[in-house]
Amino acid sequence: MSTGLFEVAEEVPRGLEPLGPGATVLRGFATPYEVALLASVQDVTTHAALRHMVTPGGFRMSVAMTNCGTAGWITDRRGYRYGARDPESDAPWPAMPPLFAALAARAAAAAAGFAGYAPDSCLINRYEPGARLTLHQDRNERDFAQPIVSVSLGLSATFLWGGLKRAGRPRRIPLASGDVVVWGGPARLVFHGVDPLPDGTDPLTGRARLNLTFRKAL
Ligand code: MD3
Ligand code: FE
Repeated sequence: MSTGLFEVAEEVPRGLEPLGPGATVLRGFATPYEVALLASVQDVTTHAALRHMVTPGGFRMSVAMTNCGTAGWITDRRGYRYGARDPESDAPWPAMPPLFAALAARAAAAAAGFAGYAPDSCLINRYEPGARLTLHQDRNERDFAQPIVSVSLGLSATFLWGGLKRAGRPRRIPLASGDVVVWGGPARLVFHGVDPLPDGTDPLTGRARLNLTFRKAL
């Protein structure tokens, strides 16, 4: 059945792009759901506000963050960790919207090898122009056999993909709104980051980029 010109099911994702062992970009995989995803992000941030967390070294992160799901990633002077509650409100993190979990599971399955992916955590990152993530590994999760799925919305960013050691020049990969990346297996512990966000305006998000990062943390 067609509902007209803007039928979402008629939008065609642009396919799988292997980046290297364990890493796959699904260009435009989330494009049909962008508006619904943004509405869910806004709902989550009403209950758990975006905030600039502080690293154990005392630096304020330029990226604003919040979480949904049964576990949320946090950093403060005491360290990096997952917790069941928002330290700002002491309330449990908002539940993961069903669309989030379904999209992450479909992406993990489409990238091959990760059927049955059931993330318990979604970190929401909000970048304004100039915000960046320096090279790091994600190693606060319990089981590195579980992949990480990321969904980009809004302004495009340059993703930095390094190796298993911090040294060396990272590859630079543009990530646009609707792009989804699945990182598993040998790619799970690579150093990665995001270049400072260039200025711009996106019709969906305004002067910002949002990234949803799904993890099986516990
Ligand atoms: C590769 N976020 O939240 S998403 C992070 O665009 C993070 O906001 C970036 O790095 C962002 O920790 C990158 C892509 C990503 C996420 C986790 C990974 C790539 C990864 C973990 C291992 C390897
Ligand atoms: Fe990361």
